[in-house]
Amino acid sequence: MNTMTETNPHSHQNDPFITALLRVQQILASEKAVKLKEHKDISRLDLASLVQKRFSVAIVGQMRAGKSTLINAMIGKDIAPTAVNECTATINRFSYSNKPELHKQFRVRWFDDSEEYFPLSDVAQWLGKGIADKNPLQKVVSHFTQKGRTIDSTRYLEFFADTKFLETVNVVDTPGLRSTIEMHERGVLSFLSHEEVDVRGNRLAEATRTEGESADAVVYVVNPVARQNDTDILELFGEKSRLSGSNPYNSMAVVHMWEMAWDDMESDPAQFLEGKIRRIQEQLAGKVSTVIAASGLLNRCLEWLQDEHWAFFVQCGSIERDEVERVTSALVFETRDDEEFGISLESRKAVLESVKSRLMAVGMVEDNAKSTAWAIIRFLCRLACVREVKSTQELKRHTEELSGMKQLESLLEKQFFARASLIKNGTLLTRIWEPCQIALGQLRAYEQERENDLEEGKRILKLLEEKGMRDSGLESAVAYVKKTFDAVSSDALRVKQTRKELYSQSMELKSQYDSFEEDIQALEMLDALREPAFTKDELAQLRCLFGAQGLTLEDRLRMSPPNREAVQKLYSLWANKRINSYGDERKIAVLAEKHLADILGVLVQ
Ligand SMILES: Nc1nc2c(ncn2[C@@H]2O[C@H](COP(=O)(O)OP(=O)(O)OP(=O)(O)O)[C@@H](O)[C@H]2O)c(=O)[nH]1
Ligand SMILES: [Mg+2]
Repeated sequence: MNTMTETNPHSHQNDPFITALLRVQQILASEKAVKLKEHKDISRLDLASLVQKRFSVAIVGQMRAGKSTLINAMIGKDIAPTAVNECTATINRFSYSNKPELHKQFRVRWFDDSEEYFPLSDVAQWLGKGIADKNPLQKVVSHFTQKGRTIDSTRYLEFFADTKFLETVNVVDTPGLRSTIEMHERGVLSFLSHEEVDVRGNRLAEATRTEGESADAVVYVVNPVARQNDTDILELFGEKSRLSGSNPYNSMAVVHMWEMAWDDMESDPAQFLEGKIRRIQEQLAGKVSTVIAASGLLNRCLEWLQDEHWAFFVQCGSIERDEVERVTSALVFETRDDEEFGISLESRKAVLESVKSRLMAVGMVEDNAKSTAWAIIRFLCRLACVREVKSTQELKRHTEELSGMKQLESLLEKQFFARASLIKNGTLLTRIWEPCQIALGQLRAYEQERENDLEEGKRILKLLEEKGMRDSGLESAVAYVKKTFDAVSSDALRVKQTRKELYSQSMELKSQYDSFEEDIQALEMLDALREPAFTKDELAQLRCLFGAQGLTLEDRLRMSPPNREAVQKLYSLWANKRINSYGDERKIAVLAEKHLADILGVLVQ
């Protein structure tokens, strides 16, 4: 399968666990004295590619929540089709490839597992109503094109690009949930029986759920007003997350498209967001691990918009707030000729037209471009005004920060992928552990046999040498036995060294694995604490210590470089907490103390 998708070359460098694992595999596969029933399986067990497999993120949410736009911002390229109306109708995967010919095509994987390539321009045939609305018949037509092979016989679509984000992550775009029901109600596809629509609706929801369950992280896209549906959809993932139990270990919510909801120019957008996030956090408590705000649209603006557009918005940095508020209300902006307002009607109309055509140039259809252009202009004018922006650069900086994409990427990396690699390492170890133990037994037995051979050889040699002194005809026999003896002896030595190495590598694996296990166990206990006796800061500190934000010492301690004195202090703090706490809190404190003791041990060296 996936011969086209390349593996991630960066993921296991400098990882002692992976280095040890690959060495163990090499020994098991190449040592002659090891005869495993699984021998073939071991060498075939492609650990290296398992290790290098990219992380995967599934993006889910209600229809038109801006999922595809967010994905384009993450990837840094406009490849996921977006539209004002319901758009994504299939599971779409985005993978890394540096083959330019693949960037102009997409691959369809059909339900029968065969695959076919199409030029990007054909993608409209796989889209939902957004495009079909223009011509309701198109859906009907596409339904029957390619001998009936279209959306309904599609397992998923695959798109390729070579941007930085895709180097480490595969992204999966899912159709907006509930969308087919609405489609059905509106009767757009009335030629299909209700039953069929329902079957398809269920199948999509099911496909989306499967993606969510097999992904390393699920990004749930919510709009600023989270609705009941949002919590419903999250239930789908709550039951079966990557780890046991019902905690939402691998999901986070992104409050998206919030800029349109920021109406009150008395407050800064950051302040507005803080309140929004807090409220949504309460609503989604226990269902996702983190809530942050992001705007794919603002992020893409940094690439889409041209200098003249930014310069236009910056003008609002020196205009009175109520003026800007009044003129950036719909209708007024491109209609009222307001002498007092610092920016003429002409140039306002011109900028709207220019942003719109820019959006069309990057692939938006006309009505989408118009409404999106307006949303962008309204927000950026207002932002420039409330933050009294003086320069284009300054405005771009604010825009980038408010787009939240950096925060999203670093959270994914630190919080989810770090944990995903813990789990992955565990899986890898279980695959190799038993064969490794069997091999150690065989090596020990082999060594023993060679030792017996050597004993026997010594005895014979002694005998021969005694006889040989009297009978020169035995000289060649003595030489032969000596040679054999040396060969057996060096074979024994080699096997002994191999066994020692295999043993120490397997111990290294085991001890690292045990500490992963402890980390995961500790994180699970932390997530399950009902009324923690620890403060918020302490909880955050513990999560880091147990690897939730990354596996390096710096990540665990939130110090760079780690400072022995500070670690010593932490150690005393948790040793003390252990004495004064009970139940799970005590177990957690024990693990924290142990971790810190280990770290102190490392820092001494
Ligand atoms: N104001 C604003 N509009 C956005 C943002 N993101 C997307 N949009 C607009 O919202 C509409 C839907 O965006 P999509 O990215 O296609 O949404 P989706 O969730 O993929 O939609 P489906 O695939 O149909 O479920 C488009 O008109 C986008 O231009 C955002 O951050 N802010
Ligand atoms: Mg979409």
